[in-house]
Amino acid sequence: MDVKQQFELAKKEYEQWGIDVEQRLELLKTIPISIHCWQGDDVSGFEVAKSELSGGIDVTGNYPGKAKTPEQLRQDIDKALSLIPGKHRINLHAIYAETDGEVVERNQLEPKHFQKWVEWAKERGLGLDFNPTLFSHEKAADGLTLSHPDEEIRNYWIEHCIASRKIGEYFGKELGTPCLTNIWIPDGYKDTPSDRLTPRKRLKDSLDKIFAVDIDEKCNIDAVESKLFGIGSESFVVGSHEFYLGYALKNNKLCLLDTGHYHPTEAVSNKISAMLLYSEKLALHVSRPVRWDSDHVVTFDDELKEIALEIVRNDAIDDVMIGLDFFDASINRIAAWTIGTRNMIKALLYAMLLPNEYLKQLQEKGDFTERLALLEEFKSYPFGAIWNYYCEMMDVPVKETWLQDVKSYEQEVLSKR
Ligand code: RNT
Ligand code: ZN
Repeated sequence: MDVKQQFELAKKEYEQWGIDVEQRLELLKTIPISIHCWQGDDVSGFEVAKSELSGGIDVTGNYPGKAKTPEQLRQDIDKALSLIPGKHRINLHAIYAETDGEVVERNQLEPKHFQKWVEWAKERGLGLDFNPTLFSHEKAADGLTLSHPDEEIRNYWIEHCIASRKIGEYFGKELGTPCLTNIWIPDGYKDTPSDRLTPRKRLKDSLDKIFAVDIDEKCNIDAVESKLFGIGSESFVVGSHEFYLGYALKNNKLCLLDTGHYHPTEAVSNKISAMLLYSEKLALHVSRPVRWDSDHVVTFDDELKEIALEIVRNDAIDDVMIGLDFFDASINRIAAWTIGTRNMIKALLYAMLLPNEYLKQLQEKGDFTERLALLEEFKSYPFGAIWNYYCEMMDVPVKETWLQDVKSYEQEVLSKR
């Protein structure tokens, strides 16, 4: 039986539950995933005066073939995109600027330093998202940036964030789709602080200054990303969840929830419905924390499905901006992108193929037996046949055949770097 025939059979099973499979596939096509460029080069970037990765995040592994130039990185992203169904977005960091060999301070970055990325995105009909880079820099060496006690250092980073918002605005204007510009800072302390309030007051003040600059909201959307701890900020992080939740609600900014930035038993899936009652939109960095915020490649696990379910069954597809954030240098980096992104899309499809309205009614009626029974039985419904058909229909490799493409690319391109 070919992919189409298997699909037809599977479709019938879902149709018995009133699930319009074709319509769900059409909907799936419209959901963009913001794919992070930094999986391709281990968060190195292309600055002329390059600094070691810092900020309490770490990439482990030394798999050969990492992208060393913007051209190589774009070529690798193109390869990954050819294996991922749908139209997506690419998420850049300020360290991916192209400055023609000239040292440009981060607070001096301009839209022109991203022109090549914009041209590339335009040709492919991709949206771009952006992040100021407040790590891997001598002015972030002591682990403090926007909350730094030294005003000069704070100002440098404030200027960098303003410059970044302008770059985001440029992306949005050029590409006709708003850019999400997300601020994440590493600020915190290794050991128990004697004052939590003063650094937080300074961060609040810095953010106020950054957002005081008028930027066209149709082109750029601001987000802030919280964190629980990092390497070197184990005891205290200035920009905690409550800090940014309060800031975002009060100042009409988006909260960005990274799935690795909470306590191990705390789930982002559980936060979505709560936050969307008070905020029109929110953003995600879908990652996989293995024991800590390790940024492993996203797998098709229970929490990923639960996140997708919360987005789909609450009609929040337009309100949750889905981005990815993982970096694994121990495996082929294009495979990492492909696996993680395909899984995110797969999870959305999985969520769309559940009788969500009926399951809600069961809960309202208090029929928890049928609720559990159905949620479990649907796990072995012929979901794979629908997914395979979606890949075929979107003209990307079906099942594991994409791996062959990655292997040839590794031989022909990556191994020669
Ligand atoms: C760090 C944050 C942040 C970074 C990227 C590179 O813990 O998750 O989003 O991973 O900006
Ligand atoms: Zn993140």
